[in-house]
Parts: sequence; C-alpha cells; structure tokens
Amino acid sequence: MSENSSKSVALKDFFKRNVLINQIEEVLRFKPDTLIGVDKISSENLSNESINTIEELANLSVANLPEIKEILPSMLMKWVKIAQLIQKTIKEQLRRHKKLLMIGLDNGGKTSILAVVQDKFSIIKSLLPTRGVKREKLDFFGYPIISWDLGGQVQYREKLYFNRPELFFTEADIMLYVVDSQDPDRIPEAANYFREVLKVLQELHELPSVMIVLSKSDQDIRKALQWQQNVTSIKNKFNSIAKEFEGFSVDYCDTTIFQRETIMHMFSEALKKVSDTSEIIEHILEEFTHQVEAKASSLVSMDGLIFGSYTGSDTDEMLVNNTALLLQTLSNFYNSIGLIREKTIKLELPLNGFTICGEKLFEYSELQIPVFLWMLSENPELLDGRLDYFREQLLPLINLFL
Ligand SMILES: Nc1nc2c(ncn2[C@@H]2O[C@H](COP(=O)(O)OP(=O)(O)OP(=O)(O)O)[C@@H](O)[C@H]2O)c(=O)[nH]1
Ligand SMILES: [Mg+2]
Repeated sequence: MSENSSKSVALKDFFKRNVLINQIEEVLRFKPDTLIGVDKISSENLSNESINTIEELANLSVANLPEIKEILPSMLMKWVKIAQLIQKTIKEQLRRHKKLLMIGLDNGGKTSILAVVQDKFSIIKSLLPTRGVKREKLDFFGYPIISWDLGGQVQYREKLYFNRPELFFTEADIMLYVVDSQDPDRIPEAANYFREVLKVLQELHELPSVMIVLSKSDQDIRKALQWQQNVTSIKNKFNSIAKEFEGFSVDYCDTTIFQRETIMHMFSEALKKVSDTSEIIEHILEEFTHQVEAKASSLVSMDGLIFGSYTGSDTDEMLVNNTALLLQTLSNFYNSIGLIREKTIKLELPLNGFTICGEKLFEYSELQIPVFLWMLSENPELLDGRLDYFREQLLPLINLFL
C-alpha cells in the first residue's frame, strides 16, 4: 500500500461511515456534520455563524472561539482541533504533489495532451469536451502531479471559474495555457481568456510558472506559412499580455499528439521551472528501481559526479555509491594502461545475496565523460532486458534534465 493511500485511510477515520472521500482536496469543503460526533443541528448552528465547511471550522482560532448557540465550548474546541488536524494532513499530502493547471479554450487539445502523457492513446479518438474540471493524479515517470484540466467551453469560462476563482486558481505550481496553433480565427478569444486568467491569478497573489503550449503543431503543417504566421501572432499577443502583469514571464513550447516526444519535452520544460532537476532524476530512478525490483540505483559519471540516486535505505545508498566510485576508479586505471573500457562492470557477492552492476548509458559534455547507471539488486537477472527500456524511454528524459 502506498504512503498516500494509508494516509487517506487515516483521514477517513474522522468522518461518518457514509461519507465518501474521492478527492482529498474536496474534504475541506465538506459540511461540519460529515465529521463523527457533529450532529445536523450543531452543523446548522455553526452555519448560522457562517461556518459552513471543515475549512471554515479549521480557520477558527482555538484561543478565541466564538460563542455558538447550543454548542459547549469544550465541544467546539474539540471539533476545531480535529478540523485543523484534517487541514494539516491534507495540506501535507497535497504539498508532495505539484498542482498543474491546464487552461485554454474548448477544443484546444488539453485533455488529449494529458491522455498522451499517460499513454492513453486509445481514448483520444473518443474524447468529448471536458465538463467542468477534471482532476487526476498524473504520474510523470514517478513525479507526483495533480492535473486540473479546466474544460474550456464558454459556459465554464464565463460562469464557473471566475465566480469562485479561489477554488480553481490557488496554489498552482504550473499553468499550461493551451492554444490551438491551427486556429487563427480564435487567437483573439484565446488571448482575452489568457488575460482574464492572469488577472485573477494576480488578484489572488498567485504566481505559477506559465507555459504557453502551441498545440496541434503537427509535423506536416509546420512548414506551412499559415502555421508560422499563427505562431508569430500568438507569441506577439501573449507576450504583450504577460507584460501587463507583474511577475509573469511566459515560455512557449509546441506539441502535437502525433509525436509523444514533443509532449514529454514540454512537460519536462515545465517541470524544470518548478523543481530541482536532480529531484526529477531521482523520481525517474525510483520508478525504474521498483520496476526491476532492485534495492538501489544511482547515476554516476566516470569523474564521480552523482546525478541522482534512489534507495530505500542508507546502507544500500552507501553500498551502491561507494562501489560505483571505487569500481569506476578501477575502470579508469584499466583504461589508462590501454585496456578497452567495458560496457558493464559487475560485482557479485553471492554469499551476501546481491550484485552491484553498472552499465554505461551515455557520455556527457564535450569531454565525452561516460555515465553509468548503477543498480544494487538481489535479482540481477531482472535487469537484463530492462536496461534497454531505460535507455530508450527514460534516458531521453533524463537528458532533458541534465
Ligand atoms: N491535429 C491535431 N489534433 C489534435 C491535437 N490534439 C488534440 N487534437 C484534437 O482536438 C480536438 C479537441 O481535443 P481535446 O483534447 O478534447 O480539447 P480540450 O482542450 O480538452 O477541449 P475542452 O475539454 O472542451 O476544453 C480533438 O478532436 C482532438 O483529437 C494535435 O496535436 N493535433
Ligand atoms: Mg478537455
């Protein structure tokens, strides 16, 4: 069971049995009488004092509780403390996830992009316009993200998001603003919506990093003059809008769902803006380590630079990194006396039941320094076929972060 799900079970313990928790963010908007011990009448009395949600209950000060009809102060104190505990737990859980907002006009390609990232190619054909907001956990090679896909149809743009902006636009880390690069007629509308969005972000004092995604930049139309004019026109308009607001700088990336790498590249660029790159490499290593049931992994250059490592225990980390550095020194020595560098370096310790194995993955910098992926494993045979997968699928991604 993941840490996440075990935490949400604990959260459930505060609530009455019939209360369903689908999305943890929603919990703070539950009515107080969803909590064990809070009856309907008390909840109504709280509501009369404008305390309608768990969040509003949590925001009361324990030191200065209001007097509320028919509720004992000691009881109220207990509820407030529970609500505060819930709020804290939820914030901690959410903090580990980056909040990604996908915004833009209807038909722009937002949901399709999210489908491609998750390898759900088959659903793209049958996608319907997104109704309201669709939130989901997105696993970008182990990097935890919650995506908020804000359906772009006019009724949501006009009626929903801007009426309660704090529900949608707060605490976002990244905003991907998706513009259809093949639809020049709607550029002004897309630009106006962008301005509205920046306006509410500014009012809420939110400053997510912003990436303008030029979607539908399909390979066959990129050479067309019309497409190039569209891109120039979008960039001119959006740059000048961003200048109207303080603190927002925008970057551009073009994507097409027909080339997954354009979408992965765009995501990598967006993540780079909000996260330490070694943290992302570590997530990628973590995912791979679990896949091959290894105990530790590390990406180490021949000159001893550790790009990132993943281990479950300190001893394993010491084992893998120290072994890597020593064996690499040995390999350098062999190399200096004229031996050809081996592609794989292995240390087998059968009595201890594990193997440490390093495989050259690529070379970095103009000096072409080899970089090895090191794994500590009790089942080294599981590594055999999988390193090719790592090389093909994950390496291009790691390269984006180096
Ligand atoms: N040619 C081309 N079409 C695309 C691309 N991405 C999406 N589309 C098409 O554009 C249409 C709209 O895509 P969606 O992903 O549903 O758009 P959306 O932005 O989520 O729209 P709303 O949910 O209404 O806001 C679909 O018919 C997709 O197949 C692309 O890269 N190239
Ligand atoms: Mg959609």
